Amino acid sequence: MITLALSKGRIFDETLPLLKAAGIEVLDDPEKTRKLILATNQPEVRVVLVRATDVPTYVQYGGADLGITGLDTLIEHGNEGLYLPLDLQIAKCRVSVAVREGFDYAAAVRQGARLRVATKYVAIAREFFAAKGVHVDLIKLYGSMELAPLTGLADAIVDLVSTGNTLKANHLVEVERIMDISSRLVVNQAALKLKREPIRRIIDAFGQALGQP
Ligand code: PRT
Ligand code: MG
Repeated sequence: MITLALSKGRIFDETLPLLKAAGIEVLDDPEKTRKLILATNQPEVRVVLVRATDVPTYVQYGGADLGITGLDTLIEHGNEGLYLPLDLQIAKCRVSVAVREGFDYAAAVRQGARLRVATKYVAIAREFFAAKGVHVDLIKLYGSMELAPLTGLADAIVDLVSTGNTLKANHLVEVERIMDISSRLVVNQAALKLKREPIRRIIDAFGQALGQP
């Protein structure tokens, strides 16, 4: 049995065409079923639905053989025990710094005062501001980062931006772009050895669908 860990929503939706290219069709709609283990048209392949942030954990400890996860999540989790064969070019966005409209970010950074930054992406934010030599107090949040500068919880946020509509709707502006994000195929290294053939077949089919040799 090959187990693939996916999160519901954009990653699941954007993974379907790749699965199809590998001849795999998921038999249930995750938005309609309450099942967490979904069968596919291939009796030896199943999909498990987990929280986006839990995908690397499932694959690392062998709860799943493969998974698909954003680079953002992967960096925060670390890639120990994981083989990363493909950038799938799906669920694209960027990690950026944003502040309230009218907040003088350049001056705040120049003055060298400590900047209060709220984020779910503590590792990415810490590394980014350390490289710039900016002192920050990081405040860990698990969601709705956009609210932090509006309520005085923080001066800035580090969050994912795709269209920019969420920032705009909350009167926030993007002041720095930290990195581009897309989703990666992650594979359990032990599973790759034990189930080499079927896992290779999936990696190769995904690679071909992406136009990679
Ligand atoms: O929801 P849950 O807490 O379970 O986890 P999650 O929010 O991490 O999952 P999900 O499915 O929302 O995101 C999974 C992955 O999709 C992320 O890890 C990213 O790699 C990728 N991705 C791509 C995005 C976006 N685009 C995105 N726009 N993830 C989140 N967003 C959010 C962003 O956080 C912000 O709130 O959408 C909002 C901004 O969107 P725009 O279009 O208004 O700029
Ligand atoms: Mg979400």
